[in-house]
Order: sequence, then C-alpha cells, then structure tokens
Amino acid sequence: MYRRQFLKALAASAAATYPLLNTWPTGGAHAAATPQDLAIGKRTLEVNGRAATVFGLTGPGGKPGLELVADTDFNVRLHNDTEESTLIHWHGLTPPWHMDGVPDNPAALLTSKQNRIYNFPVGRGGTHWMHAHTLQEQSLLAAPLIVRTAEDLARDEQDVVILLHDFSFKSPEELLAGLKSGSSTHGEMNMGHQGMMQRMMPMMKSGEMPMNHQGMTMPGMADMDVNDIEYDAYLANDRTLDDPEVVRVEKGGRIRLRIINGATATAFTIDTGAVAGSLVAVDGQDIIPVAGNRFPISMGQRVDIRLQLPSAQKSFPILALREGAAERTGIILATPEAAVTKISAKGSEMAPVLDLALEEKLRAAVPLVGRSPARRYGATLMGDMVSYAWAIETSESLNVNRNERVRITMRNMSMMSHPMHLHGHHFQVVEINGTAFSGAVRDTVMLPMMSQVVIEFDADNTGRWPLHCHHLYHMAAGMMSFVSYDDA
Ligand SMILES: [Cu+2]
Repeated sequence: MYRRQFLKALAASAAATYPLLNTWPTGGAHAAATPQDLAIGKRTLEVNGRAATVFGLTGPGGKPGLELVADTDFNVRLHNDTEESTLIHWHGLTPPWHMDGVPDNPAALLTSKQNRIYNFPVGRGGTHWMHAHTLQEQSLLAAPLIVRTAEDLARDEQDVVILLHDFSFKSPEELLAGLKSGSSTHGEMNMGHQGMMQRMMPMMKSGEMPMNHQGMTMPGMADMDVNDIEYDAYLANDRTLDDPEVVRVEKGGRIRLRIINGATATAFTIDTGAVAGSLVAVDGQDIIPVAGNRFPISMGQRVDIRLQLPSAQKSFPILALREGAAERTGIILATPEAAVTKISAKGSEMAPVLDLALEEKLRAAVPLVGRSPARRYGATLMGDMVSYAWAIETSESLNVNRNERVRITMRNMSMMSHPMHLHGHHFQVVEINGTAFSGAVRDTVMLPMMSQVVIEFDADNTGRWPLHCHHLYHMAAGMMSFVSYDDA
C-alpha cells in the first residue's frame, strides 16, 4: 500500500477505533473502547506446487497482523477460530505480564472458539510481530505487528513489510523428534561437526576455550553445519522466489523495509542488491543509521532498512539469504513499467554465517540512561547437537526488584548460535566479547558460538519473564530461563 493510501486507511481505522482518544481517562476505563478483532484461523497455502494447511492471524481489513499507532492503546480481541488450543505472544511490545502470551506464564491457552481481550499501552513505534509461543509457530502462526509514529506517518516513504519463514511439510513434532533422535534432516556435513563437537566438549567444560570468535577458527570449522533443519522452502510473505510478491514502487521513491525474521530455526542475511540501504532500526528501536547492502537477521529479530531508489524503470529484488547455505527467498520491488525477471530460489554461492561484526557497530539512538547495575548475573548457554539438550545455566536464579538496573552477562559455550530474547523489556547491548560500548537497544540478540554478550535493562515491568533462545527447537529442548520480579 502506498503511504498516502495507507494514511487514509489508518486515519479511518483510528477514528473508528479511538473515537474518544483525547478524552479518555487513564487506567481501567480503556477497556470500554471497542477492541480491534484479530482472528487465529487456518488457511491453505501453495508451497512448491503443493497444498499446505497452515495457521493465519487476520486483523482488521482482512490483513495479516496489526498496524497500530504509537502511544495509543493496544486494544485487541483475540479469537481462536481453530480447533486447537493456542496463544499469541506480542514480540517487541511490553505488556503487563498476564497479557504476554506465553502459555501458563501466567495466562492459560486460549481454547477452541474462545476469545480474550488485551488492553495495554502500545508504547513507542517500531517493527514488531506476534507469534505462538508453542510449536505452532512452525506452522506459520505469526504475523506482523507494526507500530507507526507520527513522524513515520508524515514521512514521504513507502512502507514494505516482509515476514520471513522457514517452511516444512513435516509437522513441528516430527521435526523436533527427528532432532532429538539424531536421525533428522541433517546433511552429511554434520557428521564432521559431531566428531568435532566430541573433541571440543572437554575443552569447553574446562573453560579453556577462547572467548572471541577470531580465536575459534580451526581446521574443520568451516565445514560446520549451522542449520539444524533442511526445510522444504523459505518464504517471504508466504511466497517463494518461484512466485514472489511483487511490490510496485515509485521511480526514485523512498522505501522503508520492515523485515521480520519469523523463521523458527533459520537466520538470514538481507541483501538489498544494487540499492544501498541504510539500517535505521533493529527490533523496532532506532539506531544511528548504518549504510550497507547486507544485513544479518537472526530468528525473532527485525531490521528496518531505508532505501532511496534510483530514478529508473527497474525491478529491485530484496533477498533473504539462508545462513551458510545457497537457498534464498525474498520479494521484488518494481516500478510500474518494470519487467520482473525470475530469480532462482537457490543462489550460486553460500551466504554468510552470521557474526557480531554489524552488532558491534550499532549505536542506540536513545541509549539507556547511565546508571550502575544493582544486579549482575551470568547466564551460560549450553548444549550440543548430539544430545539435542539445550540449557541456560545460571549460578543463582535471575531475581530482580522493581526499578533496578539489571546486567546479564551471557556466555555461549556451545557450538551453535543462539538468538536470545527477553520478554517484557527492551535491553541495551553494552558489551561484546569484552569490549564495552553503547550498543543497540533491542529485545533479541544473537550470540554466535563461544561468544559473550552483556545486556542491561531497567526492571520496570513486574512479572516472571522468559529469557530464551528464539530457535524454536532449542527452546523446546530446554533453552529457557526466567527473570523473576520479587513482587511477581
Ligand atoms: Cu539456540
């Protein structure tokens, strides 16, 4: 949708939904306003020429997910129109704990045909998303949750939202069982990895491993399999590159890509090709812009990339390259008369394995206010592909008091990457591999194997909040812990 059309639609829906916006008292009276409907349903997609039944999340106007305005209320009636129990987590928002959407923490699953109202301040703008915090996430139970500010709406810029997925015709239960039994979908390369794992485990346990990734380069490392699962397809807005979404753009126009990695077990590198991009936000939080045309995005993360298109009739593929592999997905931006040439779903070279080179360059536009942490915790990420048991080990439980600054040093002592997500808060990355800096404010940070990342946040949202790996199968196999408020 072009920005001006979007503005009109948004103004109409805002007027319908918030007729008394300026006259509301604060607090519980908000529940009286008419909530927007969001329905969990089933739908059929065609993937690689084959029908697939997947979940869908349909918001106002029949569109996937929600589009909201910053500093208004998130006021939504969530319907479960399926036969299965489920629940939705609002990834990137900071709701009260009971509305966070992790089953039984503390709210129960939404049973078939049940509905539930969610009402809380939506907060600042940003590219966020929503997804089931269950294995149903693999069956595409996810959608965009875009919060736009007044500045966003005033900008002459076309918004293009891209939700990435990894897709399998196997059920998530089957995929998880395969990973746990070791008889899964791994390629042969992984056998070498397993052998190497066994050689390295004693070193890892004795703490002799170097803590920076440069020191980790050793013979055979390049052969390591970075992906747990060989998927049947990689999707951008539900489509493969065999039949991609084509978004019409103005010649010489300005674009804001809002890209969400909703894949459960696949990281990507976004490739803007011939058009230079400017990374302006990560996980919905503004950063000092960074120019480039390749940007890593791990599971759960979001990147906002601004593009200034050249003044030519042309098409501009925006690709997502599967980490350490040749597969890719994406969409095509095309000016009105531009021909769209087909792009193969498999590239000619391997895409990069994600590292922290870009993360180290990111600087928050609005960093945390300088303050000394009242609590300092360590969390060690453990596990291996052979046993497929994953864990977050802490010497003491992660307890916090309201209004404290909290510092968590995360150490990845495993041979895989883990995108670590904290619910209910936005944290700042303040140190990577021993180097302190005023990094990005975000909600999900990726730790490559044998790396160390320090985050800080202010404890301003009472609850028992999950801190977990956003690789769905690592989480399902134990990579989950909690930050608990003393008053929760
Ligand atoms: Cu993980």
